[in-house]
Amino acid sequence: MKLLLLFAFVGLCAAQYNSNFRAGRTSMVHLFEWRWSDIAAECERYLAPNGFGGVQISPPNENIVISNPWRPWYERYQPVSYKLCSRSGTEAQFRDMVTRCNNVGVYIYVDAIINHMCGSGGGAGTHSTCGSYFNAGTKDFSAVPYSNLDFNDGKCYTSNGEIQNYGDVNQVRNCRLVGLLDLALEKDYVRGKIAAYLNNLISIGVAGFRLDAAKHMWPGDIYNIISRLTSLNTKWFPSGTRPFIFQEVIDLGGEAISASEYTSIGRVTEFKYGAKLGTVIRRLNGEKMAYLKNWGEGWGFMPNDRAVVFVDNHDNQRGHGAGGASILTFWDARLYKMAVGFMLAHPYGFTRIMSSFRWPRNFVNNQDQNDWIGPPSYSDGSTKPVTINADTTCGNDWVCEHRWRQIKNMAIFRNVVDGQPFSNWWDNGSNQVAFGRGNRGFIVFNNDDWYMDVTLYTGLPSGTYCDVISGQKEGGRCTGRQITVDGTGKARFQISNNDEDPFAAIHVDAKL
Ligand code: AAO
Repeated sequence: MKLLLLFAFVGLCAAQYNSNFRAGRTSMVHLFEWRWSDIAAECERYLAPNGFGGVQISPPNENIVISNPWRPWYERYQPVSYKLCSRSGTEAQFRDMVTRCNNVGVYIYVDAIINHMCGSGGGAGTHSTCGSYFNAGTKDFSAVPYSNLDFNDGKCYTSNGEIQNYGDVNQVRNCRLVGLLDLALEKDYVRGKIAAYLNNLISIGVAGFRLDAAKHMWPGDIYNIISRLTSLNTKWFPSGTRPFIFQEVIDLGGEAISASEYTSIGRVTEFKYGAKLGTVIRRLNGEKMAYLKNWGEGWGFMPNDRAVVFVDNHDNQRGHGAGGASILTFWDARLYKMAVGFMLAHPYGFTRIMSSFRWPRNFVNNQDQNDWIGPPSYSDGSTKPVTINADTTCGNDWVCEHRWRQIKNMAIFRNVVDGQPFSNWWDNGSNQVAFGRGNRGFIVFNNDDWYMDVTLYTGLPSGTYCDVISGQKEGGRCTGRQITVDGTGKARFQISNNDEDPFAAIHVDAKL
């Protein structure tokens, strides 16, 4: 009996690392700042048919409305209450999105802002997205309700109540992060309010949570809140399914708090991944793709089954957060596609694909003065819809990286090779590399400044394959280049350093 209980407990804990995706789906896409109605449509028309597993959505709860600067994207990281209305839509639209996405097997993961409320600057009379009253000056959030008793200020000993030194664990977790009112998560009352918010989302049908600013919360407090969560809605998930938990902890090394303090609670964002991969693909600091042979834990990353990985996120694509100038984004499209392609082909970690909006950048001394600009919107501040062009790309300044053929096809590649080992590595000692995934897929990169013409063992069955980077298989033919694997499993790859995309990938579902 005791043994049985132990197994049940272990099972419960392990479950939180599982994305709960439908079988055969492996990647999440962050539809940053999208409206709920657009996400619902995207699940049905694009994400489900192309094998995406889930969507990370922007925070759905009520937040402060900032008018100076005008409606920045980051206002959504300043909660006012846990009511479900935001620039992305109403509660009814939110429920409709969750239902429609779940019905096609694409699950919704909520960006949960539970470390803090809004910045200390918002006084009475400041606007909020559902019109709830609040006063940041007196710490009165009556729509929750929270009062001045529910914040951490008494436990912070810095001169201005702010985090001043990331080397001091107590500051990082008890003081204010960039002026945001820091909730007292050790209080039973506060834990209860947060758990009620998350449980409401679970009952609507969401499948898990990104925990924003997890580094700024004590692991024990997070653990307590997570243990109060109910299992997922049985309309879509097997009874007893636990919500997927992934925590935003920035750990590039050299600080007092490490990501490993959080890996017993759920998965954790591996920020070293994008920072390092950007450095390699940009060929900075003498890095070469050949060094990627032992990519993953071999590079000092957290254990594979704990990591959420990504090339860029909504912060570091615009200079917030961590990673700096090495981070690749859609602005560097050619290198970016290679980086995302590498990520999706490589077995390490749980992969998240970024989907962004464009904004007018304005660099002064290497600093983008427009890093605050919110999503494409009308003059009244309402977000513009995501329109779809005839060539399947998006309009209205939505970038839709997840719809770029190379990226969409690599998301499919990852599904096709799921569970297969990393195999048949080859490199030229420089920036031409190749590897396979068992006998199901193979990818080749030429990030050198010269032509590549190599014959490599792929591990794949003989036949003619469509390269899914330069094109794809359509109606029994290849729209891009064709690659022939001979009877010994070898294929010749000719990739010019001047190709639009200097890489190629084949998998068994793209065989003619
Ligand atoms: C806005 C205004 C502020 C204003 C505030 C309140 O910009 O001026 O005071 O409102 O009125 C987002 C925006 C913020 C925005 C906030 C609220 O990014 O600009 O503030 O909404 O509207 C830290 C946290 C991490 C956080 C990241 C941005 O640890 O959790 O900062 N990310 C999340 C979200 C993010 C959001 C929030 C949290 C808040 O993803 O969108 O903020 O909800 C070091 C530390 C990191 C730290 C960075 C940046 O990183 O390690 O923990 O991240 O500094 O402060 C090297 C190091 C690396 C270091 C990095 C930068 O790379 O290796 O470790 O340098 O120094």
